[in-house]
Order: sequence, then C-alpha cells, then structure tokens
Amino acid sequence: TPIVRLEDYRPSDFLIDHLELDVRLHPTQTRVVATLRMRPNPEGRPDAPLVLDGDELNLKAVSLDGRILTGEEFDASPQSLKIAQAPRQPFTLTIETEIDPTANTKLMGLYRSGGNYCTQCEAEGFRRITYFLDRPDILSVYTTRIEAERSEAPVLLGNGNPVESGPVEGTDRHYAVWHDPHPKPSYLFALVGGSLGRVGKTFTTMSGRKVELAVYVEPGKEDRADYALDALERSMRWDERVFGREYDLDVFNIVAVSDFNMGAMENKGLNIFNDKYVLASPETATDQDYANIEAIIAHEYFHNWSGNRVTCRDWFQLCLKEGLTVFRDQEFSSDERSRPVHRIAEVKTLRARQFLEDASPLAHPVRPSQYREINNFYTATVYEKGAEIVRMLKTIIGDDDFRRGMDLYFDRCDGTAATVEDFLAAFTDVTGRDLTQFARWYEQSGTPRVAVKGHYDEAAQTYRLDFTQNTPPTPGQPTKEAMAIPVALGLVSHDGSPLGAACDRVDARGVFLFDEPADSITFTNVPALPVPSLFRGFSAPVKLSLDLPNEELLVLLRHDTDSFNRWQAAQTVAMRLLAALSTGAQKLDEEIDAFSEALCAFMDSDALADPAFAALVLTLPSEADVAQDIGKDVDPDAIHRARTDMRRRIGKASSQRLHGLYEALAVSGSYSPDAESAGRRSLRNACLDLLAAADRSMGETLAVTQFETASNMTDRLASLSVLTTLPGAAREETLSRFGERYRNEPLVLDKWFALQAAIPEDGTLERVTRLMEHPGFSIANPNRVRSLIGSFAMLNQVQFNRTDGAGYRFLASIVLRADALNPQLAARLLTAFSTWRMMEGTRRRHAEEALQSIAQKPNLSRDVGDIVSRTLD
Ligand code: DPP
Ligand code: ZN
Repeated sequence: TPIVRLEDYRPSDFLIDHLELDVRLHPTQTRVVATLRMRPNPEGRPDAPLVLDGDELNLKAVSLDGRILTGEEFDASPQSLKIAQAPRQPFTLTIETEIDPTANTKLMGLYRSGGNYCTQCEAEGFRRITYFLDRPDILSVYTTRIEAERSEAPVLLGNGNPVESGPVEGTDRHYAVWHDPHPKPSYLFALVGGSLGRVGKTFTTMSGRKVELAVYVEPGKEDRADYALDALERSMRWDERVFGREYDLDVFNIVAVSDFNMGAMENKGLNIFNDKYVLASPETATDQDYANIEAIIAHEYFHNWSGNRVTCRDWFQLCLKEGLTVFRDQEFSSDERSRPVHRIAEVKTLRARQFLEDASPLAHPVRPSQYREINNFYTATVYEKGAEIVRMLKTIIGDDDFRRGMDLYFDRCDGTAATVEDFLAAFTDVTGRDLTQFARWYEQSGTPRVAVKGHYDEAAQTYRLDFTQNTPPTPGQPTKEAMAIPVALGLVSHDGSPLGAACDRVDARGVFLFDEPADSITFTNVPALPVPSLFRGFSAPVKLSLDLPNEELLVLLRHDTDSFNRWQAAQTVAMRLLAALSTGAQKLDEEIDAFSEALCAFMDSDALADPAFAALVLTLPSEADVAQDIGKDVDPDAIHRARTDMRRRIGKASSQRLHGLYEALAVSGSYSPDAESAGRRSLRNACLDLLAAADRSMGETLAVTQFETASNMTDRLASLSVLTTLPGAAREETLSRFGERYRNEPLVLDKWFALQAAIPEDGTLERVTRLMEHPGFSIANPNRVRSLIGSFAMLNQVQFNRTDGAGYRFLASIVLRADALNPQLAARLLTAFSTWRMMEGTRRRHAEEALQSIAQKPNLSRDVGDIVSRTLD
C-alpha cells in the first residue's frame, strides 16, 4: 500500500464551496444525491484532472452543470471518480450514489446501529457516502436534506441548524433539512435517523444567545442522559470563562449509539457518541464512568473551536486538534474535580499507554511524517503526548501569555485548516520567544530520559543538581537531539520545615528550562542536605532516574508540598521493590517493611483528609507498569507473584488501619457521583483490595457482604473485582448472579466480561472462549470485543503472555475474524502485541509466530497490515 508523506502535501487543485446533500434513507439501498459547487483552486495546478475520493461506492449518475455525463467523460470505480477535462471556471457537479448501510460493518460512513442510521466520517469515511475531495483542507458549507420512512426514523438530525421539515406527500416518508453556515471539512459531516428519546435544556451563551441543547438516546433510557446533559452545560460555561470561546449555532445535539469505533465524534453541532460515554445511572455506571462521560462530553464540545472552527490542514496535523483538545478537557476535569488527583490519573494513563507505545515498534512522533493508514494514528502519542506538549508550553511561557497566545491562534486561524507551525507562531508572536527547539517535541519520538544527581556542599551551604538527558532510538530515528524540558522543581528539608534556598536558573514559577544534553544548577543558602523534588506536577513527559535512597524519597511522601510528587515518591519506591522482587532479588524484607511503615504513617496523617489521593498512594504500580519498567526479558508470572506478595505484606502490616478506614468510609444515603464521594468510595475499595490480599477468607466475607449491600455500581463492581482475585465458589456464584442481574444491560455486561477476562489464572482463556458464546457477546460490536478480548490482551499480563503461546494464538485468530468485519477494531486489538519484544525468549518466539501467522494471511485490511508489519519490523 502507498505511503502518504507530509513532505508531499500540496493544496487541492479544486475547491468545493458548497455541498447540497439529499439522502434518502433505506436499510439496504440508500440514495445519495450530492450537488457540489466547485471551482479550480487558484493555488492548485492549472491543468489537473478532477479526482474525487470514493470507498466501496456504487455510482448511479453524474452530471456537470446540469448535463448528464456520458461514460467517456468520466472514469469511475468504487474508489474514485475522475473527470479529466474539468471546467476552469466555477461549475456544479451532481453525483448520485447508492449505499447499503446495513452491510456496513466497518462502522465508517453511513451505517446502522440498533436499528438507527448514523454516520462516522473521521478520518476518511465521507468518501463511503459520496465521491468527494475527502481531505480536511477542503472547507464547504453544507445543506443536508434527509428523508426516511417516518415509522423507521421519526427523528432526523444533521449538522448546523434545522431549516424545515415535513411529510413527503402521498407517502409514509418525511424529511428534514439542515443547514450549517460554518464551512467545514467532510470529516465533520454527520446525520442521524432513528427512533430516539430526548432530554434537553436551553443554554444562554455569554453574549445572550439561546441554544437548544439535547441528548438523544435509546427510548426508555432518557433518565440515563441527564448527567451527560449537565456535563455539556458545564463544559460550555467553562470554555466561555477559561478560553473565551462561545458556541455558534442555535442547537447542539448529542446522539448515543451502541456500535461505535471510537469514544465519540465532534461533528459540527451533532456529536455522535459511543453510548458508553453518555448513559449513566447509579445502578449501571461507576464513578469512573461518570468521570469519563464528563471528560468526553467536554472533549467533543471543546473541539467546536479546537478542531472545527480551526481544523487541520492534513492528517499529519492531527495532534493540532487532538492534543490541544485533550489538554483542554484535562483542564476542565481538573477544575471540576481535584486537580492533583486528576493530574495523577492523567500521568498514569500517559505512562501506561503512551510511554509503552513510545518504547514499542509502533513509536512515532506526535506529528508523524508518514502513514499508510491514518486510522492507526489515533494514538496515545498523538492524543496524550500531544496534550503534554501544550501543557509544557503553558508551563514555560506562563498562564497569561498562554491565554494570549490561544486567543491569537483562534482569532487568526478561525475558519482555516491550520498546521502545528500556525499554532506555535501564535505563541512566538505574543511572547517573542523562539520556539524552534521546543517544536522538536512534535518531531522526535521516544520518551526522553533525564538523569539527575545531587551534590551537597556543607561548607559552602550549596546544593548542586547535575542533569543529563538522552532519548533512545525509535523506528526511523536512530539519533536524537536535546529537548527543551521544563523542570518544575524545589528542595524539601528532611523534617518538612521551609528552606530558604535560592537558584537563579529557576524562574519565578519554580521552573528550570533544561534544554542542553547536560546542565547543572546550584542552589545557595542550603543549611542541610535537602531532598530534591523534581518534575513537580509531572512538568514534562520524561522518565526520570534519580539517585536517591528509598528513605529520602519517602521524605517527599511525607513533606513535599507538591501532591503529585508525594504520590510519585511512593510509586517510585514501590516500583523499585517490585522490579527487584520480580527479577529475583531476595532479602528485601527490611525495605518492604520500611515502605509499609511509611504507608501506615501516611494513612494515619492523610487518608481521611483526601481519600481520593490516598487511594492512589495505596495502589501499587500495575503489572504492566512493572513490565515496562523492567523493559527486557520480562517474565509476567514473576511480576504477578511479586505484586501479589507485596500487596499481601502491605495489607498485613496495615490491616488494622485498613479496617478502620474501611469502616469509617462507609457512606450511607443516596449515591452522588461527585468527586468527593467518589474519592471516599475509591479509598474504601482500595482498602478492601489490600485486606483481601492479606487475608483471603476475610476478604471474601467482606467482598461478598459489600456486593450484597452495595447501593451503586461502583461498590458492587469493586467488590466483584476483589472477588475475582479469590478463586472459589463464592467468586463463581457472585459472578453468575451479577451476569444474571444485568443480562439485558450491555454496558454492564461489558464490565462483567472485562473482569473475567482479566483473571490471572490458567482457566481464563477457556473462560473467555466460553464467554464469546454468551448471548450478550457479539464480535460485531466494538464495545463487547474491547471488553472481553481487549481486556484479556491488554490487562491480563500472565494469561495473554502464557508461556505456551496460547494467548497469542487466540488473539491472532480473533484479530483475523474481526478484520473481515471491522478493520479499525481489529487493528486496535492487534496493538496488544506491541510489547512482544520485551518478553523473555520463549514468549517472544511464540508472539513472533502468532504475528507471522497474521502477516502471511492474504487480503488483510490496510489497518491490520500496517500494524502487523510495523510490529514485526
Ligand atoms: N472523535 C475522536 C475524538 O474526539 C476523533 N476526533 O478524539
Ligand atoms: Zn478529539
């Protein structure tokens, strides 16, 4: 397959100013008449042919300025429509295609979900609806007429504002016309037709305009949409207050669908969501679900400015909208919840997904320079590392200049398809700073390592920090240059008393900009050996190696003013112990005891003051985190044993306190998903987990009781999750009761699938195979597949990486089955193999065989072909 390269970008030879779409919905024979008002692009090539993109299209007729073209005048295939002699002045092209939404299992273009019609066009799905210049720098004004059988699709929604609607005389059909005045790229097109329930409210914008907000869901589930609607309203208010961004249409609609490849899609004025990120009730959704809904509703809404009003010139610029919008939704969640707790959650995700990707054969820059399949670049690197770059920029230039730069960017680029350079230029222009070196964050892949050594000079009362950085090689980038790394830092005294230390290399915000391969900074006025607190708030996405003994790190847990680094200190110590235990170290008893004692002291002083934070401190790094830390010749069984053993020992050493907290945190009264209540539940459930690790039979009793008395899904699921670590009759019986109770709740069954797929025991592969026969499972539904198969492959370190290779062979077979239906889903599952090279030899050989078995299959999709070849490279 051809490789698309950033350096080959050139403007389109034609423009499409206006598009009129007439879509007559039909389950298998939907007719689309597209009327394109076009003209040659003054910036394009003067004699170029007109080549429109298509994908599995069936052309019925084409006419130019009202004249039907004969077969000699154009060249059509399912993939393209070419007109060699297109006019050199404005013209109107009318194209009629027929498509089959029912047969569309790729879930790209127009398809059916639960009997409804919906669309997904990003990145290149619009070409599955009609022939078009399907690229993000073609901005057009859309008018869409949708027609359908009234009984089948009483609700008809499009982009922009509703214009008119009514019956189609003499038939059982009706229609609606929507007009979107904002020129947009085709990937933001959407329509929905179906039978849907609605909740709504009126929103008044900062300038006093009224906007009708609505969330559409499966009829009967309206009460589960209230939280999403509330999150939307809060997002709109926040974007006005924090970024000065106002909404720009008369309506804003959100539709939940149950078959969706992504989390959600920011189509102009008509966001379409995976229902997992809309529907919530205390009975069916966990605290985490509520938090995810809030974040994703915000994310898609924020795209209205960062993505829609200012879009991307080409798909290499994907981070321009995604990284920036993730940053915006993270800031929103931090403002709505606890900032330090949210920051820790963000960093956990970044490390688990992006650092992993950056260390794998799939590593790529935040702005890639080439791709074979753009769908494979909706990655943690583009999204999460892309967000970290925006955050670092803000850290370096400060809050006020950041806001001024954002304002300039939005004003200057409004209504255009922009690039990363345009984004950075706005900040250069408001600050006068040269951001050339900073821009390397977009170009250079791999996670930089920063090593720091401290030197205390008692006589001179100075403390020097020596920094070095290097970034390991990644595919296509054998050598790396120094990055501009903002290090937010401070010094902490051993007893927590304030230090009067000062350093002229550290700015007023407490940030040292480390932008050389090596550098040193010296603090003066340091009366005693301090403990350095580095990368406060995780000020840069790097791996830090710091030569400090555990007991000094634990000073940070006790005394640092930066919550992130308090948590980080405990994680670092835990990681050292877990990695050492996993790789055969004996005699760590003293160290483990000291760590347990530090946790006990922390529980006494801090747990009830900030339960959400305490829950994070009490949770050890995951098995996958430990594997990543070890990095080579990984033995997942040894890691699992080490982690289980550490949990047991910490649980034993602190069991009284854990019990006390478990009792003290019991909440009565009705459920509320707010961050504070959620925090209490998370700490209580973290205590339960450690208690069960320390004493299985007591853990079982507590968990079963909690399961039976839980008043909400968070507590019920947490108790079930603890039970999955305790093999036996109680577990099996509770699992089957849960499955029975929620047999008609697909999103809850997903949780049940996921828990079982993650059981770290030999029988799990058979269990997963059996669950694939469960009536609630379907290989065609992405949520089901990700819950059952994805959890097995991504969360179950010991069973996916079985020494006999059966886990790998199983995943390979599912990837092939899924690929025939839905290549995007299959390619995403396949990325579970990206860690294969860091496994020990036997597993590595089995993984390579499984990957080869996929690579050798004929007719792989471009999505799967691309991932498998890069993974094996
Ligand atoms: N809908 C996806 C997102 O919002 C892709 N744009 O990230
Ligand atoms: Zn996005």
